[in-house]
Formats: sequence, C-alpha cells, structure tokens
Amino acid sequence: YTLGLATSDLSLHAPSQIAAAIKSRAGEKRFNVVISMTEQSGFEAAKAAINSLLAQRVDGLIVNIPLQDEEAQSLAALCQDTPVLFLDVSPQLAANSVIFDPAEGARLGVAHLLALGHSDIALLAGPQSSISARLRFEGWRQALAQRQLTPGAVMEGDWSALSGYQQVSRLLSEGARPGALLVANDQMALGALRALSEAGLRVPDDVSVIGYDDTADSACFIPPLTTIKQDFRTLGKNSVERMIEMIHQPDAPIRSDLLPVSLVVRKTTA
Ligand code: IPT
Repeated sequence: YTLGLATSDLSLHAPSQIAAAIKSRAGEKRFNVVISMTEQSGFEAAKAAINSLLAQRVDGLIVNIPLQDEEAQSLAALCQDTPVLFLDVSPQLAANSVIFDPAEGARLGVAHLLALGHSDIALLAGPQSSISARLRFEGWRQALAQRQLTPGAVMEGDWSALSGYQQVSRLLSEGARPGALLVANDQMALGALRALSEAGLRVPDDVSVIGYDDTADSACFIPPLTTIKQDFRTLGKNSVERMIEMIHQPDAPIRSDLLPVSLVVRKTTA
C-alpha cells in the first residue's frame, strides 16, 4: 500500500515533524509514503498537491494543509473513492479528521498566565489565512473574555521566527511593555525572545512568553520555552492507523478525532 501525504511547507517545524512521525509509523506498518508539498497557502495549491497524489494512485490521502470547511468538503469530493483524512481543519467539519483541540490549547495558555497574576497580555497570532491560527486566536480571546479581559495588543505573524521577531520588535519600539505574550507557535516565540532580549527586557522577570507546538528544539531556547504541547508522534501514529482502518472499512461512518494538548511549563513564564 502507498499513502499520500499532502502537506504545508516542510521548512516549518511542525509540518516537518508531523511528516516524520507519519513516515515512521507507516514504515512500521509496511506502508510507503509519497509526499506532495505546497509552498503557498490556499485552496488551489492544496488541490494541485492532492491531484498529483491521486495521479500516483495512492491508496489513501492524509492532508495536513489548513482548509476552511467548504474547501475541505470539495477536496474530499475530488478524492471520490480514495479515503482522505484531514489534519488541519475545524473540529466542526463533518469529514474524517484527526486534529489537536485548538480551544483547549488556547485555554491552557491563558489559564497559566492568569494563575501567575498576569492581566496585561499581548497576542501574537499566526496567519489568519490558516484555520488553526484563527481557532487559537479565537480561543485566546474567549478565554480572556470569560475573565472580563481584552488583549493588550494583537499582532499577526506568518509562523516564521523572523515574523515573530519583527512583530514584537515593532510593538516594543512603539513603547508597549506587555506583562505577558501568548504566541501561536514556538518558531514565532523564538523570534519574540530575540526581540525582547534586544530591547533589554528579561524573560520571564519582565515579560512572560508562552509558545505553542512544543517542537523538538523548544526546550533549548534561551530560556527554555514554556509552551502548549501538540504531540506530533501521537498524531503521526493515530493518523496512519486511522487511514489503514479507512482503507479496510470504506463504509465506516465519518469521524472527527480530537487529540488532547498539554501545558509544558519551562522557564519563560513567572
Ligand atoms: C501547525 C503548527 O502549530 C504551526 O506552528 C504551523 O507550523 C502550522 O501547523 C503550519 O500549517 S500544526 C497543524 C497540524 C495545525
């Protein structure tokens, strides 16, 4: 059997670690994996990636590309009899999916900062073209609103460390001094740490920072990053096993699996 993986840019840490986890579980199950990667975001790029895998006659398709509900529906239709499993869609979508709980991740980050006594919290969101970035952002705002709080500042990056550096540098150059910073992924948090350090601010004494992902390098940031862990090994294992079930039981009902996330407290929050 051959699995197709359509993935967003593998130069980003999370998608590359997810691809590695899928490849490794598939190998144990004696499945081949062929990969089609999109560098651009958006529906057309996703469709091209999926079409190229269908042309290679894969037995099942795992799609780790952020998609709106209607987009995912129409791509699922395009796949006809080839089973398709989505990894970056909304939990509400009626399609086969395995996803991390975005609301829970956002809630855990906010709760940790509130428990430490923070109330002036800035948000560094991911690109709002990504469904997961939007759901994390909405989750933060809702969790803050439940405590009658609004974000002190809102920024948007593109998931890269450089964008985190640029956004936070600009915020600080405007004179803002938030007590804490919630960041939508660890790469942008890395850039944020550099910007804070260059401005002479100490983490966590002056500013607390929370990332999101717990990608493999985050424990080695300076200081080691407090973050929301998405266990990519588990995602790889579950998605390959789910896909094998779907290949063997094509008539099984559609199911959306929600994987838990957890708070990993290291040295960037106080
Ligand atoms: C998501 C990551 O959390 C984020 O850091 C970024 O790499 C993004 O992927 C790229 O699309 S994880 C995804 C399974 C929601």
